Amino acid sequence: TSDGQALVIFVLGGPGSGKGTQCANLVRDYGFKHLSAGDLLREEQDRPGSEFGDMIKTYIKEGQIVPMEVTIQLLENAMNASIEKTGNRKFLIDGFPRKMDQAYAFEDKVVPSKFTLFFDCPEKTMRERLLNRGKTSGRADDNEESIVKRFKTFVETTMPVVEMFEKDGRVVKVDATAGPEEVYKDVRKQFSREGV
Ligand code: UP5
Ligand code: MG
Repeated sequence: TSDGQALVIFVLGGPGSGKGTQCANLVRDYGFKHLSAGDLLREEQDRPGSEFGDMIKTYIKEGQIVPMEVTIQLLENAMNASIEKTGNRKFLIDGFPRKMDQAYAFEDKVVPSKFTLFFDCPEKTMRERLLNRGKTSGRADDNEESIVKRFKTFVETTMPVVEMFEKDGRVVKVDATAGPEEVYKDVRKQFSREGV
């Protein structure tokens, strides 16, 4: 595929750890194209005529991981569109891979990641942020019931992916407990250490 020479950085962390917030900073300062797997799934869910709409809706509300074929296809389409339109091949892939099979399939069939930026944050902090955002976000999963399910999936299904990448020394960990500016300072420091 045309995305063979792309630079990909995965961005992982629990629900509400600040992935989207920090990606916006990195887009501004480093010229990355930001692709949030969750945003792409929500767009696909709302696309008239999508055959996956109802399925995606159920998975997101239940905090479950949508079958990887759907998500990987959406990501590949978005990567190719970006490359064709702007020539930009630097990608932050946010909220993905969150299951082992996705990690293997993407790195095998699309492109291996340079590293994973991992936001480490206590559940209590993430819960407060999500409930607060839920007052205005309109997101179907920003409620107590869905949040509990999202945390469970994160611990059981996504942390093993982070641990696997950690074993081959490809995780850059940032403490995401402090305010957004302080977290971003640490992100910048780590990026320069990685030579990005
Ligand atoms: N905020 C951010 N940083 C802050 C800070 N440092 N201090 C104080 N407040 C901070 O931030 C969340 C909220 O916290 C915001 O109000 C922000 O202002 C504030 P945000 O940057 O949005 O955090 P983020 O980590 O992006 O949280 P998000 O809710 O997007 O994380 P999720 O991982 O839960 O959501 P995502 O969209 O990635 O996935 C949703 C669902 O899609 C999944 O549960 C799953 O069902 C499905 N999905 C798949 O099936 N497959 C995939 O590959 C990906 C997703
Ligand atoms: Mg997000």
